[in-house]
Amino acid sequence: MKKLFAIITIFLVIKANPASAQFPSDSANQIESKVIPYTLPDPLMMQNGKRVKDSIEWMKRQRPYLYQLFEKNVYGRFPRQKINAYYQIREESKHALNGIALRRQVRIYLKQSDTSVYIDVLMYLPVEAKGKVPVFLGLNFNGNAAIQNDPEILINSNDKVSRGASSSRWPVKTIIENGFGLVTACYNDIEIDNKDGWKTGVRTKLQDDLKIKPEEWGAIGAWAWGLSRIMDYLETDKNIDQNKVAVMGHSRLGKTALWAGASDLRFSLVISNESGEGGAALARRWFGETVYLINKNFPHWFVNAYKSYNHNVFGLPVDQHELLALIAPRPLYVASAAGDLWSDPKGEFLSAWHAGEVYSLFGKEGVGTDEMPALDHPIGHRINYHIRTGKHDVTLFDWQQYIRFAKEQWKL
Ligand code: GTR
Repeated sequence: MKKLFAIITIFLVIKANPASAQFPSDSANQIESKVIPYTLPDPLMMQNGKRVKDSIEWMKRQRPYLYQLFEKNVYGRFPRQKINAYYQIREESKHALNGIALRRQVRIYLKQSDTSVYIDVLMYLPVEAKGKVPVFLGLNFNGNAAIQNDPEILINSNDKVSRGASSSRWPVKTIIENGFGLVTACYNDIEIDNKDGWKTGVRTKLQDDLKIKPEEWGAIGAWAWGLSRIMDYLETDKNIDQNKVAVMGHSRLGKTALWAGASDLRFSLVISNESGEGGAALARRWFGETVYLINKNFPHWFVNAYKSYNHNVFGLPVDQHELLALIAPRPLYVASAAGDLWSDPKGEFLSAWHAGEVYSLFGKEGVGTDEMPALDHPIGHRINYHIRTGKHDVTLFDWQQYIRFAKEQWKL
């Protein structure tokens, strides 16, 4: 009986995806002509077989439905339980970066009874600003001290101490000169990025407070949840315009920024820098990293259910254009690099293009065309996209686009 059921199920899956033989998920195809035809799930198709008719129906019915599909199948449950966080200003100076910036360093304690659970936040704000400032918020990989060669940046035990080593990815001066602030913290404070990281990170230490078991979510979920806790702090900071917080991330932290943006509507602009598989890139497009490869190499990033699609990507009830659609109608920037085929630039672009259908429910145009733009030529409306020359990285060019886009969208 069970067997018969399995056979019927397989038959139905194949029937639902007529064009698709599953692709060889253990290899990362990099030849465009080899991409196997695929059919994407329609973000506007509701469970009852009717299509979403307007933005109200989207927000009330379809968006929550798709969101929980991502929770269940990809990132795990996003805990909504309130915690009693408290904040300690550890350092502040109005003379940072040769006098152009106010630097503030805040420790967010996440648990009353355990002072080892915290996120160290570093912020630089334009010192001359009149009133509250818009900010970019992004997690960093190597510790706050790595983002800028500034001897006053405090170091904690999670940091790999190499002052200024990642400064090319964080052009703080340019950000400040354009009237924005930068807020950052190291993702290791939330959970260390390896398969055992959950044992010492928030997924274990806060499991009772958050009422969630460690295996109910993944590291990306935990990092995204951490971004929301930084947002909680920003809402209390008198210098921050809480309606203008752009969440930004690169690569695995780009995936994280997208999930944070989908999970927390307070992020009013979302930026994915080369987020690739499990981020902006379409899973069904066999190009670059695959669901199987990402789960094999990073088993701790996603929820276990995601692994059941390792060799059955066409069976995933969602695809990543629907994650981007969860950001609608907020401004979204998706960026790729030509030298980063592993992230599948075209898959990232097409995903942004398809998300546009949901933006149009709100009367907003997305990227505006289904043709990929030329190198280093940003395009789009409410969704912007570029593919720049160069490798997998964050560059000044990327930041210049994010700054321009935020200014346009926020009318600054
Ligand atoms: C790669 C991984 C990508 C991307 C990248 C990164 O090894 O396969 O999905 O996340 O790491 O975060 O730098």
